[in-house]
Amino acid sequence: MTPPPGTVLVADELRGLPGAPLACPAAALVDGELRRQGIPTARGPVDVVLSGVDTETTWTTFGGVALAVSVRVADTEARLAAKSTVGAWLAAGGPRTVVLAAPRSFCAGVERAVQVVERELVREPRVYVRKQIVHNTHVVADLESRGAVFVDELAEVPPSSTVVFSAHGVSPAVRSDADARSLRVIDATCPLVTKVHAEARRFAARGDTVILIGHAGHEEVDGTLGEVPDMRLVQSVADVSAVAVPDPTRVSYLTQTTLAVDETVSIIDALRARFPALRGPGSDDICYATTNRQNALRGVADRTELVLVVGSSNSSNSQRLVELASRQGTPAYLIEDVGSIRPQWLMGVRAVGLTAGASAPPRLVDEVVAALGGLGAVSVEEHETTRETIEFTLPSAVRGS
Ligand code: 0CN
Ligand code: SF4
Repeated sequence: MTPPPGTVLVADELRGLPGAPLACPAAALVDGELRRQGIPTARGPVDVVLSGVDTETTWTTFGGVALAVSVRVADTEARLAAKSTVGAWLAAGGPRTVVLAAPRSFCAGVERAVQVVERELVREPRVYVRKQIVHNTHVVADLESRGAVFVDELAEVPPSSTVVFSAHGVSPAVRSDADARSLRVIDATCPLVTKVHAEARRFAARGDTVILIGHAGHEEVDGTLGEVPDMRLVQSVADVSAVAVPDPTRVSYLTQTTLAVDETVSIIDALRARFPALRGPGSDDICYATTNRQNALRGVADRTELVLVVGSSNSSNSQRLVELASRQGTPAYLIEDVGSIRPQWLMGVRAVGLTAGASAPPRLVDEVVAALGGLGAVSVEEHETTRETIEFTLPSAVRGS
């Protein structure tokens, strides 16, 4: 394939050498780095034989794989970027170990929410979803390509249509609004979020002031806050001293499901120090999936020099994983996908920890492992702290389909 003008052709296969064509597993890494520099890229086979006066091909092979780019000689900017990018990835090359945290990636609540939309798409060509079904751009883009329409407000949903509520839950006001608009609702709220809403109502009904530990502006927090008038929000230990309650002997707390376990313990301790009669939901409301992913990553961060967390930037549980590894002293980055990885992160790094937030599809993790294998031999190990078997039943509206 000839590189299109002004574009770097990133090889996904290198041809023209003796023997069979060589795969280029690191193509996504090279592609991502070039795009970040604003250089247009195309992907396709590169043939070293075609390299000539018009076209410059930079390629290298190691361990049965290759790294190659091709660019028109006249395209000076693209040529320079191509050369420096290939150089940067070569410098980051070498054999390494990838330690996978287990559990990682999709949880039962995300599986269920995604299935709700998928099943409804079998019945209807267009399915409205209020907010992102889960906080992952790949999940959202995939469902969008199959007919899902994501809206921020119910006002954007045509009257009498069906709307799916996201895994993060909604406040009672949103439910009333849907009723007022005669919308058919399919509720994909995770049952573990629904449980927190029920606790909020129960704690308020016994006359307690309810304190929610969580992050302001997060959709789950907005939904839970809407259950009880005057629920207080506490985001940190520092917030605790400022909480005003009418009766310090009647205080209950709840938590967002996707918080950092250790930070939350500190906040609950601070609340209990201020309100000794504090009551709560047992230990906290942090869900099993959030807890398990954090526990698994703790051991991975201990034995690796770099941690990559696959997840989107608005995903609370994914962000908490990055913070956990960083707090343990291991440099950690949140990556949307393989294309987000930077060569300088990997320079001299022989042990990489890899995990994914509860909303990140498992295939994105596989793609990272495959791409790292394009930079040198990779041995993959798994650090498993528990095995998840939990499944949630689907809402009755989609169960039969
Ligand atoms: O990333 P998510 O969609 O949500 P947060 O971590 O931002 O809460 O993961 C699924 C969790 C839920 C509810
Ligand atoms: Fe449910 Fe936890 Fe998954 Fe959120 S992260 S959807 S609360 S299981």
